[in-house]
Amino acid sequence: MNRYMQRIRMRALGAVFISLWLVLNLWAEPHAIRLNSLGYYPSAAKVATVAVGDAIEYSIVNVEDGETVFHGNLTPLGAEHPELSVADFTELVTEGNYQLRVGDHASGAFRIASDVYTDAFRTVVRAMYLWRCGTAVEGEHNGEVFQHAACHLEDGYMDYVTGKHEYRYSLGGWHDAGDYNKYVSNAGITVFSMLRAWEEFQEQVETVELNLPEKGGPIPELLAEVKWELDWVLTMQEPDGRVLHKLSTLRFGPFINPEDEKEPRYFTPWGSTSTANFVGMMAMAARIYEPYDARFAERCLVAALKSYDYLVQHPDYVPANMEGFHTGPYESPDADDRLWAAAELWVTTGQASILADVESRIRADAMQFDTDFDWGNLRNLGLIAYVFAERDGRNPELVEALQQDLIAAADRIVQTAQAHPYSRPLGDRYYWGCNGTVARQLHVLQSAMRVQAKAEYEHVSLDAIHHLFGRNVHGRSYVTGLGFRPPQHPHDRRIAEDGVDAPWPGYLVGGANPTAQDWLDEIGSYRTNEIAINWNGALIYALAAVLR
Ligand code: 9MR
Ligand code: 9MR
Ligand code: ZN
Repeated sequence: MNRYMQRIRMRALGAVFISLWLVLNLWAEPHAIRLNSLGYYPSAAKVATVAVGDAIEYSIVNVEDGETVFHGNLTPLGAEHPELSVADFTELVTEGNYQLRVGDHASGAFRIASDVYTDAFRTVVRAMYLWRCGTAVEGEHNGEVFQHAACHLEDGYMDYVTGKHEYRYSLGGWHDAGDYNKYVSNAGITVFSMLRAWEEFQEQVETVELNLPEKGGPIPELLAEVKWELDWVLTMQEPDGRVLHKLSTLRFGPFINPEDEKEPRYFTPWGSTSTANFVGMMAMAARIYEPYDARFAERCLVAALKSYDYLVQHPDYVPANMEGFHTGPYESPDADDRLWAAAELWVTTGQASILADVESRIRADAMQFDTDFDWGNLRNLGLIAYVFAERDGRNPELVEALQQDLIAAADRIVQTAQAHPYSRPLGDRYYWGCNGTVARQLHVLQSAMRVQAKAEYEHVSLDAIHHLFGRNVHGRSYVTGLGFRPPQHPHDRRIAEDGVDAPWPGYLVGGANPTAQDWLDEIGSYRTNEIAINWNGALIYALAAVLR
């Protein structure tokens, strides 16, 4: 083809793209009535953000019989947000299925009921099950079946660790995200959230049947799901206690089903951050699984102590050598990870020398709680473990100071949410995975609740949930398969078989980035529309926290 022809072709292609872009934009017109499309508890606050220019009133209609059950005036949000107002219908407490109307605009249907988040909790935990690697999985959602055959049965090869093409057993675990690789340091924060959900909210969590393959067995279902990951994490430990950082293809693979990905997967060498994450996970597991599977718990404890000893003997930060790999790095300095590791191990063992390690680390660089955090900063994990330990021996002033700081951090979150037009507890900060962070902020709010039971902490916890399920700029749910106009095209390599168009259900997408508007519900948008275990783990904790 000559250059002239090429130019013509580029122009034609350009025109096609521009029209496509226009059509997509029209379709993507944000929905004007923005509320939690799952619904609200009867006794909870109920607030929608409305983007209908000069409207002054709204009504709420029961969708079963078309009856109008509530009228109210919209409250403008003021000069900063001239296009927005809020509808506060907290007073409506009657259970039912409703729609909020403003002029010609109507919201999607939402419920007021005492079990509005139960189904979401189940679906979001089952999404972890659907991420299982090394096995076939199958699940049904809204009448559609999602399934794949056993995958990655050759995990994995040691070339980059030993220099030899040797196989080492490492089946199982969860796929990390839209990619199928497995990373120890992202497992850490995910496992923390899920195991904290159990430790803090066991009573509510136990009432929800998850229908996992382990149902009816000796281990509660949520713990069985986490064990699937822990069994894999255990395979990443070297005999001397170091922990290999990841197991992955050399490059991100194509969009094919997991069982069709036959590229060899390799371990990278160890790293001190992953090793510390390993200790944190295994130390938690050692105490939490003890009542259900004492042998497994013992194995976790031995593994945790071995890796902890290695870290104590080798205090320097050693990033994993990932030369040759082009997949997710998940690498960050290890001070926070080492704090978390020591704190969990002390909670589990009560050993005085480990407590001394924890307290000196807290004094060195961790006196403060963060209002938001993700896989790269585990300081809050360590502080939460330390502050809420049911053990003697801590320095009382340090505990007191941290409790006060925790309250201060939670209060900052509350202020941020209250000042935001969508009550978003992260304010106007948008970055890769920020939806996960919004959910994860419940760790701070709920921890603060345990120090001082302020109503605002519970209130803003629900605000975070409301935001993720539709009270946001897009007026849409950010979780596949749940709520109003959920993501249809997440960055997820699984292509459903049997002509299922719907995306795999129960996944929180990463979220708008770098501004509130910048969420693209497109398969190629891995910066805003990917899914990942750490974000789902945070949402599991958040939903567990608000289960009634
Ligand atoms: O698909 C990959 C996704 O899972 C990762 O989160 C993301 C960032 O590390 O990278 C994606 O892969 C892209 C690669 O980085 C660049 N070429 C296009 C790939 C998308 O298919
Ligand atoms: O969540 C990760 C985000 O914080 C990083 O900025 C980004 C780039 O390194 O990677 C994200 O994690 C991706 C990982 O690297 C590969 N699997 C998919 C993860 C979610 O996009
Ligand atoms: Zn797999």
